[in-house]
Amino acid sequence: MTNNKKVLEFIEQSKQLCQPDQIVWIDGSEEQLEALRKQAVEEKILIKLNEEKLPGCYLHRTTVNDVARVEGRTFICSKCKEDSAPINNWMETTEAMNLMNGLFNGVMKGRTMYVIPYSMGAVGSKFSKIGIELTDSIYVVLNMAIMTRVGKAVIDALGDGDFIKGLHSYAELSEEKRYIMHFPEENAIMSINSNYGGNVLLGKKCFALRIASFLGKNEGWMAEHMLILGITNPKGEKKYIAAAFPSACGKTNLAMLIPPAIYQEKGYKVECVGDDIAWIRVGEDGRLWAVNPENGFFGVAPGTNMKSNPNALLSTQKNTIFTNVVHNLDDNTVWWEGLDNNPPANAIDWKGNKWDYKKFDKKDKSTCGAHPNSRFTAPTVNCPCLSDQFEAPNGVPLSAIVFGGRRAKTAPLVYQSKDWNNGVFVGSIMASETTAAATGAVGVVRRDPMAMRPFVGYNMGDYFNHWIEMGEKITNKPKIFNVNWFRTDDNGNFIWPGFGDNLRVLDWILDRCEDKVDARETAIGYVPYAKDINVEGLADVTEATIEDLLSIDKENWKAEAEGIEGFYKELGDRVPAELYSQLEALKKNLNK
Ligand code: TSX
Ligand code: MN
Repeated sequence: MTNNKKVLEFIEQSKQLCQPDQIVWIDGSEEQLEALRKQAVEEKILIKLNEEKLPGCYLHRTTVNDVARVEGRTFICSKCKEDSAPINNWMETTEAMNLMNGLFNGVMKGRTMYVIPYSMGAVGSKFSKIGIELTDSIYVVLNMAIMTRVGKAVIDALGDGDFIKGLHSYAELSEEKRYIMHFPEENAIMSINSNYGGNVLLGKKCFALRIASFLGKNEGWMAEHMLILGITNPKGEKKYIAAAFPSACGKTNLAMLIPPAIYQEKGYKVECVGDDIAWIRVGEDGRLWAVNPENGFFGVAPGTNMKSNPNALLSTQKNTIFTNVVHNLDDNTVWWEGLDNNPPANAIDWKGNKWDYKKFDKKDKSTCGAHPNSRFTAPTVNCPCLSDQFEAPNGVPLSAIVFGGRRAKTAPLVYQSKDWNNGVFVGSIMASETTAAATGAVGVVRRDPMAMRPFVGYNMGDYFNHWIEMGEKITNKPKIFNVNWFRTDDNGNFIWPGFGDNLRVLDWILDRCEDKVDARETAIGYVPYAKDINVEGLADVTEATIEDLLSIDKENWKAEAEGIEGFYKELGDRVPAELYSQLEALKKNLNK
């Protein structure tokens, strides 16, 4: 396949360490992938679904102890502790290497080691980066073949260049010996004892966020946990927005938004460039340009339906791998909570047991048929609203960066930061209140700066500093905003309709970017005048409702400022002085 000495050496060393029976190169051909699918079905790794209803689709069930990313067992290893800690788990590089070499020793005996050359970003684009993942999991191979570009074309594009090393084995799937280890200083990732997507599809969170964020800091670009969408207005002008949200805020739904009827009638169009990761660079024109380095969607299944996100659901109707959803035995299809109101009567749950939907109790997650973190792995090409700029080698130019979170009271529906550094502050104070769906406690604030808390491959203070330094290089800066779709009234009901109607907020954001609309300056930033949020066609939303959604409770925000200060202190002494100045300015504004 290649004469690249570094590649051959990596494979040889890993072969000595893991001792697989054989080594198979993934060439990316449909014939090879089809043969692997057949083998996976024979080995009961995959179940082939109804070829008429879901052509090319498969179902996989993970082990019950292996259903999500494991932040407690995910490490950023470096020589110096402060280069990773305190938000990340840290282990010294040599110690971690020794630990992992011990765990990988002989682990692939009796198994095949697959060599997956993959490209994050379109093959051959100067902004793309290449990785090689060695794995003993066919499930990983088939998922990587959807989520990234794999095979011979990638090896050819690599030539004798450098790549990110990735070594994975599902080993014994032991929870106690599960480790997801990142070595940003060595361009390497090692993952063992898991076979769950986020831990093992090494191109995604491990490379495209954790390792790439470190590369970006050193090379002057950014790897961010952001969706990218394009909005075309009735004049045919296209603008792009990148947006970061913590989990459970509906990021994939926003990325594939369907405009409300009145916007469609006017000629608005929304297109998806990406739903999870953005690699962002300063272009020759001084603007920020973003690419989605992925080639698929690894989306949460529960809650995805023809109302919440038709484009995502339609993306899963062919060539998709479903993980941990319900198997409908009557027609050999899949189901999950929140797909429709017709749970299958003759079904198997995500654990592989007979499932009785009549015993389903909303409050008891153990009665769910699909795991709450069950997933679909679907090719981006399936997406009906995929942007024609998806593969553009230079990406798309950003007009706005949007941060968001799930807040019942503090954050208004939308506000604009005063300038770039204030925008960095707004990103750094991002937070979400937990829902029942999360770990148990409801309404607990979790700080999640730029939605990158689990994904920054280095020190969080240094990461903030990188954002500030990037601002100095961007001569034509995007404007930075914060949104909150989740304000509730005194009865705990959501006030804003959300979903497609969020376009009304994005519309204001783009108008701000072009100085087409005025705004009210407040203690936290620029807030819309209620009349400027278009509520045409919304039955239950009046200008008074918008006033309410845009109100800022100073006492609430004073408490928020205390929380932010506490969080900054936790991050250690590398938090930029500029952000402390921003915090002081906020406090002063709140006391005016
Ligand atoms: O994804 C969501 N978005 C973004 C959509 C583009 N969700 C789902 C969150 C869980 C992943 C939302 N939920 C959004 C939202 O904007 N807003 C809400 C809250 C909400 C829920 C239901 C209704 C209104 C708001 N209305 C009815 O059920 C009729
Ligand atoms: Mn994500």
